[in-house]
Amino acid sequence: MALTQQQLSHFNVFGFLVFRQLFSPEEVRVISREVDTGLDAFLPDNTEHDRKKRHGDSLMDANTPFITSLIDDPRLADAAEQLLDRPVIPVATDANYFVGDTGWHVDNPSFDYAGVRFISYLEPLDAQTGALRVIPGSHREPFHSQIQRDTQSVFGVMPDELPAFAFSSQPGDVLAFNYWIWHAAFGGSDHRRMFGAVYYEDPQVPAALKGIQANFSGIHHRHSQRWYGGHAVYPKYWRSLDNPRHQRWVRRMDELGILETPGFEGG
Ligand SMILES: O=C(O)CCC(=O)C(=O)O
Repeated sequence: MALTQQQLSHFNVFGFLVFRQLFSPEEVRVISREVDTGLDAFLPDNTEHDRKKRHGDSLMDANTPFITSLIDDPRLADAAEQLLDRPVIPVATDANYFVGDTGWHVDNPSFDYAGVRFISYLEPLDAQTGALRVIPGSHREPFHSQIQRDTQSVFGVMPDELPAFAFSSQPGDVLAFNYWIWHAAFGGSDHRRMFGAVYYEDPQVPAALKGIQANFSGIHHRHSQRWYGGHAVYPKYWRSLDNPRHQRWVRRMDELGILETPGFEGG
């Protein structure tokens, strides 16, 4: 899938790009089903999401085959390479049940390496009901560092009054955003479901490698202890997906030392 020059310019200048109806209604049905199956499997036996706190995890095993396959889908993987304008490595396909508001934050505050995240909500949302808001252009310095979480004391406005683009969406719509952009969500329900996919640049310089290794070390540590019992971030099923690019990625991640979860070596 070749992105247009206008799409690339939009992403470069504003730090995000909207893809309307990237997923078909049938794909949305499958994603929706797998998000529930996948996330509920990480809850204690026979319990439901408590709707009090966020519940999320990576979904990359046989339990969620379609979601797992999306990391290799050219609609995301090719787009990631074009948006970052360099080779990428996969980080995760994941899902979340969000609860209420999510304050302003950045997913990766390190400027040592670039990343792009694709998200898609499974229910229709608008600015008042939990749509993701991004601050256009806040992926770049000096603007990036001028944004502050404490919007009231710094800018004299409530968090939900900060100037932003709200990703009003229908199921099937996808937002791609630069990993350095400031984002938040307000007014959402206590069970907002989101699918996501993340890619980082394939590190070519020592600072990027160091930053990515540190980040992955955190990811592996969290998953090894996560929720109830822990699990490998990249299970055997994920490692064996029959796709040439995927297999190149597995070898590359092993070479970079970011494939194995301590305690769950081999997946
Ligand atoms: O939907 C939300 O509440 C926020 C999502 C978000 O900020 C994130 O996943 O980083």
